[in-house]
Amino acid sequence: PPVIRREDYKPFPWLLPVTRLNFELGVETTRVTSTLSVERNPAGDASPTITLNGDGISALTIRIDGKQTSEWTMDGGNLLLPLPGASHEIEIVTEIDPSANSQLMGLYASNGMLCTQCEAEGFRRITFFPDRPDVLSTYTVRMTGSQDQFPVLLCNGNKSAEGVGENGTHWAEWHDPWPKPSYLFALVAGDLVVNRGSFTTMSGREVELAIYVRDGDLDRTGHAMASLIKSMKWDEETFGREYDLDVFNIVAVSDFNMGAMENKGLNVFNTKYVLADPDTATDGDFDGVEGVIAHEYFHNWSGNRITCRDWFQLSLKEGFTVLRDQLFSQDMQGEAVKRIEDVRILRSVQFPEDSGPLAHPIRPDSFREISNFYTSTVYNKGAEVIRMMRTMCGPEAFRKGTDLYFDRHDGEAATCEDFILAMEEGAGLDLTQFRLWYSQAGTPKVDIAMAHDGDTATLTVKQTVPPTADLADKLPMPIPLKIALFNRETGKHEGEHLIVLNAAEQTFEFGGFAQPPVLSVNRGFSAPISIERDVPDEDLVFLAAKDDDSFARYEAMQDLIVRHLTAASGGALDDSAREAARMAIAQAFGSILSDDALDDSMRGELVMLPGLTYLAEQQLIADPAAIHTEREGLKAWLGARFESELVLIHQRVSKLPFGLDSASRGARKIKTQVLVYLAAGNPELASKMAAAQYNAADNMTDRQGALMVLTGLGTAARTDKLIDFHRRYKGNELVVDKWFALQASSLHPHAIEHVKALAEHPDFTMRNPNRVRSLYMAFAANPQAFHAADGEGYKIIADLILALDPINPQTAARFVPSLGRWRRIEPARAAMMRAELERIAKSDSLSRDTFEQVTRSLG
Ligand code: HT7
Ligand code: ZN
Repeated sequence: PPVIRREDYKPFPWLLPVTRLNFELGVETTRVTSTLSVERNPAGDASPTITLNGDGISALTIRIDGKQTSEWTMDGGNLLLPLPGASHEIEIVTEIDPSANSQLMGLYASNGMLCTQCEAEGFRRITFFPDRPDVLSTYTVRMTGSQDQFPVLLCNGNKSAEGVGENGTHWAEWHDPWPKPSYLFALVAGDLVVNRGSFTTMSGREVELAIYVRDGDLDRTGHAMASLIKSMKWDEETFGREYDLDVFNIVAVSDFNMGAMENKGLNVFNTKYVLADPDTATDGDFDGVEGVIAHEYFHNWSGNRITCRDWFQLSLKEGFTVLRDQLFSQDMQGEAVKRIEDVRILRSVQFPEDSGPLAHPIRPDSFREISNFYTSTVYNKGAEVIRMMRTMCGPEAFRKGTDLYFDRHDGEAATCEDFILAMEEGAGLDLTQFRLWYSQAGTPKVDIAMAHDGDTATLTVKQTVPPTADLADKLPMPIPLKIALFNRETGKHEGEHLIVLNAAEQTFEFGGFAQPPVLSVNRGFSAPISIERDVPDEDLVFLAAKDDDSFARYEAMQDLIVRHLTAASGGALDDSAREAARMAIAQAFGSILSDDALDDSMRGELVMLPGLTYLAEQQLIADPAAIHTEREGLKAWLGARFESELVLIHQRVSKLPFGLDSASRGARKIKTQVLVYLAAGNPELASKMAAAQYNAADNMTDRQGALMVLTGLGTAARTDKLIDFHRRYKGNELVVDKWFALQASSLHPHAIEHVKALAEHPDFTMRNPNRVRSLYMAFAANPQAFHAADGEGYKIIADLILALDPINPQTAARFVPSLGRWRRIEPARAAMMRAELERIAKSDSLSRDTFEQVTRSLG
């Protein structure tokens, strides 16, 4: 497959002001007639042909200006038509089989309904079209189909007409007044029920809201509807963005490659991000629904009204929209915990990506398959980069910058550079050097040393941006660091400072400190970097107990533990050094458990151990087994040492009745954290308490938490409760996904055998991405099972990739990165991981998606 490069961008030589589509719908055969009005683009070259993208389709008939023609050729899947004049009308008829579409791109069938997924390049699987984001067109779509099979017919925009046809058919016509690229096209036809709501916009327009789901799911749509209304209000208040159609429709689909899709006026969602009630969804699931509903809704402006010129600009819409959804969720749920959760995702997914063979800048320079670039780097690091702009200029100036961006580029296909320019002008920032964040991959490392002399504290700060496969030598980047200097006697500081690093090495002086202060740095995680600092454990214990910045407090606790586990798993500690380090951690841990001023949600975050991927990331070459053993050892030691305190907390919070308020949610979070520690320290006691928590549970958070702990233990209650859980939720796909995931991610020593058996379970299917992910993503993220010393875990994932690739290449390719980290793993395991990648590479029928990821991982 060819490499596509950002620098090769050329405007499309034709404009398509109007597109008409006619769908004669059937699950096995759908006939599509497209009528395209085309005009020469003055900004494009004067090519005598038009190239229309196609993928796996063929034209039944083609007419130009009403006359049937056979003067066309194919170039791979693309259709080349000679067009002599300045404007023409092209009519093309194609036929497709949605039931055979297992890739879930284009038009496909899911449980008898028809739906589409067009981003990034799915529209070309429906009809021939310039399937690129910079070709905007106004769509009018007519759908005809069986009234019984497809009572609901939905498309983008507003419904303009409908009627009844012959032989039990009916039809509907939809018109979307907003010009859009083909990736935002959507169509849904099926037998669905609906939850209706409404919203009055800031200028007083009534918008009809509707969430369509399968019969039986309606009573789990209330949270999604409430989240949508909150998102619409918040975007008006925070970014001045008003909705622009008379209807906003959401459809939930159980077969979906990603989380959701922001098609204009017709968002299509994975059921996982729509359906929630306390009996079947955890607090985390509720937050996921709220966040994804907001994300897709916010795309209406950051993505739809202003779209991307080409796919290299993906972060323009995704990074910005992730930041917008993060700020929204911070406002809904509280800033402190949300920030910690977002940073945890960044560090466990994006940091490893940035230091591995698949590292790429947030604005990549080349790709073979764009689906492989819907990455944590483009999304999450992209959001962090824009967040840094906001930190440097402040929220008011940031709003001026975004206002200018929205005003200036409304209706356009824009670039990241357009966004940067609007920020410079609107927010008053000089982003000359900052642009490097868009072109340099790799997580910057910042080294901080503090010296104290007289009454002055001097910080010496050095930064390096590590080499990545695409670029060896990097330039220093602007790094905004929020810091505070604590007086160790009073436990207070005199205010926060924002320093912006912009050179490889700099010093900063702060006066007025008779004693060396305690440094709190990267407060609020003001920059997506990793920090090395040589501070004594006692300073970290101090900050873990006293820092008034919640993130920095969490970070001090994490640092304390990371430092210890990194040293211990690297074999650097004898017994007495291990004991000393554990005692420092215990001091901080104890102060967190007993701090009455802390809410339980924050307490739950502060006591959470860093994950294995993040720990492995701290070492050049990691031994997953050694890290796992040390991590479990520390957990058991803390669990045993604090057993009585933990039991008391569990008893206290168990008295709180169920609610969706933050105290009640915090109670549930700490409750399961307590069980996690006790399971390591006193498994029998934990098993009893977890079984009791499971039995008493009146909500999924408590029930799943208890079952998670039991699944890792070898007690009788494990089997008992797993059987009960499956029986209780039989037929509920999303909860059965949890049942698979819990077993695949469990600490149980026989997790590998369990996964093999689950792959044969009648509920398992390779055709449903949620089910595949629930078994195999959970397994690939289970350090001890995936990294089993005999390489069996690697073989399972390689076998999966080979089996899934012909069915659903996009989902298959997403498993490659787990094997791709071989260079950072100890030699014996690294050789086995590499061998599995080579085995995959030998297949001569790999998809473009998997081929690209495997070759980059081996390269
Ligand atoms: N913009 C959406 C991306 C997406 C997608 C991409 C490739 C293949 C399938 C897909 N489904 C959705 C999701 C979003 O970021 O909002
Ligand atoms: Zn998005």
